[in-house]
Amino acid sequence: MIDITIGRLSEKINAGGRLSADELLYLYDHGSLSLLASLAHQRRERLNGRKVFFNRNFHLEPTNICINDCVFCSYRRNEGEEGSWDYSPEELMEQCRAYVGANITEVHIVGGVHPSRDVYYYAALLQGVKKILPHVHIKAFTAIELDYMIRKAGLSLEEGLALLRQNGLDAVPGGGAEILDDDIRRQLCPKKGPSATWLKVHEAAHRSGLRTNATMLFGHIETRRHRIRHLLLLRDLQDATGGFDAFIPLKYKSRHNELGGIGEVSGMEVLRTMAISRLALDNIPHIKAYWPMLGKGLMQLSLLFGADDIDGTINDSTKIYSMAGAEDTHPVFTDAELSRLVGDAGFIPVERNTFYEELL
Ligand code: V47
Repeated sequence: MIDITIGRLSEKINAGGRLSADELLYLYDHGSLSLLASLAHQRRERLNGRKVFFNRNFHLEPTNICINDCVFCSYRRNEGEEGSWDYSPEELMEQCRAYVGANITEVHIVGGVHPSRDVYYYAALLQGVKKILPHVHIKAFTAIELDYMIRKAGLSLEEGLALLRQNGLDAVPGGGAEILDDDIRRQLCPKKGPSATWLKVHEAAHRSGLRTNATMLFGHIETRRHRIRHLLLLRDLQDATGGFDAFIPLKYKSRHNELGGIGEVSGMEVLRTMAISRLALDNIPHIKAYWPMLGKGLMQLSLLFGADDIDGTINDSTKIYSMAGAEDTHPVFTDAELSRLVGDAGFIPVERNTFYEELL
């Protein structure tokens, strides 16, 4: 029998206390939306004031050919299948050249796990990107891509990460985490490997000096308890290494994928999850409301539920969410729109670089 009340939890949070799994679940299930907003907002104000961080970025998605076969994915294709793409290094360099002089500070590179590409191939790609855009930070490759490309070359994780760093890798994005529970992973993404693989890659990245992000794909077959366990695994790793900059809760989008029949969770569940994430992850500085997935309206509301980062200007360069049914089929943020949406929600937009250094 656990002795938890909303009043006691609120006091604990106000005093800066850390919540247990049972306390977080109780708040998730029984806290009103307005209480969650208020508690998460207090935490975010303590950490980030009224700032909302964004960056000027674009995505490079080399291929959607992927050895994994995740039931939630609308993006992956087999080699030669209709709708597949596989850009040559020269085509990717051409895409980078379009951003020379465009004031971009970050390129986010992710794609499918291509069966025949190893870490040497991607190291050469990073080198090419840095030659064209020397001042741009490269945030690249999910833990799942890294694990495969490094093993394919017969290197240890440490050797592979060091090679990528030497060739221009600056940070690692948070994708591929899905839900860190092996039973759920077996049903959702059976070929992606256990939770331990994702955690091991991020731990090695942190120990090698790379900053990383973490995601959680929620709103499919998992329960709220699974989400809490996922958050606490991240909190534990962050206690050990301090290497995570941001956490990104990704709402499952149901169009054009095998899992689609189950539909999607409501905007209210997204906001509740945003707030619980802010409260659970007391040691991760930023919670990102990723607008290409949420849509701009729900992104704005998320700012009232603990989120302090909205990712970037994107410039219509990512397809993962539009292929899964996101409302912005050509995601772009102009300066004026960004300032208006953040300002209307009562916050101050602050341009940052990949490492959350503020740019004037
Ligand atoms: O790992 C795939 C998710 C992730 C669907 O680190 C889906 O700054 C919802 O990780 N519905 C890749 N989600 C994207 C990602 C990311 C995005 C933005 C910023 C950062 C960062 C990282 O997208 C995958 C998977 O969890 N995803 N399909 C879908 N149908």
